[in-house]
Amino acid sequence: MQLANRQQDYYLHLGEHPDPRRHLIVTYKLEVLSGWRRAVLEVAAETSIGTWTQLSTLKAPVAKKLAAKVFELKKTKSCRESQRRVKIAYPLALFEKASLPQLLSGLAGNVFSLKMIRNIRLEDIEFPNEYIKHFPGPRFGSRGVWKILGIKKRPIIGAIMKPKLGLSASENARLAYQLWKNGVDLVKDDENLTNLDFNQFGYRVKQVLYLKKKAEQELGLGPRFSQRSRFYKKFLENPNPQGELSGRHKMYVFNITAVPDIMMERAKIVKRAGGKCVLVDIVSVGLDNVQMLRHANLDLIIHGHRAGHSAFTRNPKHGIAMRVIAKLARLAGVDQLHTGTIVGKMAGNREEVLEVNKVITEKWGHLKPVLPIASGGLHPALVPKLVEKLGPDIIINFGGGLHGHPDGSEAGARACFQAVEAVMRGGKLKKWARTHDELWTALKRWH
Ligand code: CAP
Ligand code: MG
Repeated sequence: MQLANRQQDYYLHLGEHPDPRRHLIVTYKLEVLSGWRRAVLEVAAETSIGTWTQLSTLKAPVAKKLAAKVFELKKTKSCRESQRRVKIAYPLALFEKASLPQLLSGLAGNVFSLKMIRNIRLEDIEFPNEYIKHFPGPRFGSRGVWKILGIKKRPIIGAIMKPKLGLSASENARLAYQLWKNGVDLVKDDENLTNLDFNQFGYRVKQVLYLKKKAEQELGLGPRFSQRSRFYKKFLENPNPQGELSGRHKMYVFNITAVPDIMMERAKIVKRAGGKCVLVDIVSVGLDNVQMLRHANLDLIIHGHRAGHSAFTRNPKHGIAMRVIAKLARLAGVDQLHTGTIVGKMAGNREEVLEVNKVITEKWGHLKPVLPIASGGLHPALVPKLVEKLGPDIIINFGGGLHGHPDGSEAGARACFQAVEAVMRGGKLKKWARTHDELWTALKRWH
């Protein structure tokens, strides 16, 4: 079961410098059961044009043009004892334009099953402009989202519906209304809240958007309302408690995760009802369906939830790095993406989270930057550390750390707002809490 010598010539190019404008440069980390040379040849063959043996159907000119080229095989600082880093250049011609499924079938396909490889991790893909130019990327990107919400110079305060499942559509809408009124900018469905008997999608959309408008009007936000409006008097009696830190709009993120035709139908329901943002579980629905949603040009912000990503990303020796998933999500067109917190309940170390935030926000051809979402086990006491580590240009999502407030969700929302306010005004949380009761209680509960 060996590739013949002649075929090795196609794949092995150690020490060469392939042109990054004409190739995708892929980094894998490998652990093998026997010989490195054979293993990297198998990887290059299996991920590009070949298989385990010499082929009479593979003609030399084609092989020379299309074979993946292994140009580096090294033990680097980041490698464990038994690991090597391999870099392989893939000619552009191997890839269909704007097809993430085809890309994954090649670079993250059979190679994970090869017996001779103990572990293999797809660490990175560097794409030439020639490849990325076929993807529209995010419709709004981070700047678009900030602009729509009208928030300046502070993190966006997000709240997740909790319990994940169990609220009816009208309970859900009422809770969202209370959260908006108490400082939350963006309220979102949880990853498994879709269309359920006790909380039906269409009904939820209607109820939520009705109460969103009401909350905005009562807070004096959104389109200007007439002084004769029944909200005006209420507004004068009780001006927006979020003061100058208030955004201009509130947002609800509807989870449209479903089989593709139903997912698209739900996106259109949101659009027709005047919603602005939809959530998709990008791992569950697949990046191809994110692409489909983006191509439909519905003018909706796409919120990428990554539930399930750890099945690929968590084992540092095997699978696919989150950095790669994040790049692909940006190509597919998400506007905002869950990327980790460092300080919260989910796995993900500092280096990894910062790296992922970098790849989604840095300049990358024509693709707009994606807004990072920090989520998972967050509560007011963690806000200073979180902002120190990730910076203020993020969405901070609070779930349990808001609804678990001893005085309920409204108080929880105020505590989250107060924590962000304290950090943005450069104050110490504990000092701020002396004059902000909800924050005080939250800090007593979680520290
Ligand atoms: C957080 C959350 C989010 C995760 C996603 C949850 O709730 O709603 O889905 O944070 O993780 O269901 O766990 P809590 P990530 O705030 O109550 O923890 O952003 O790492 O993909
Ligand atoms: Mg969740």
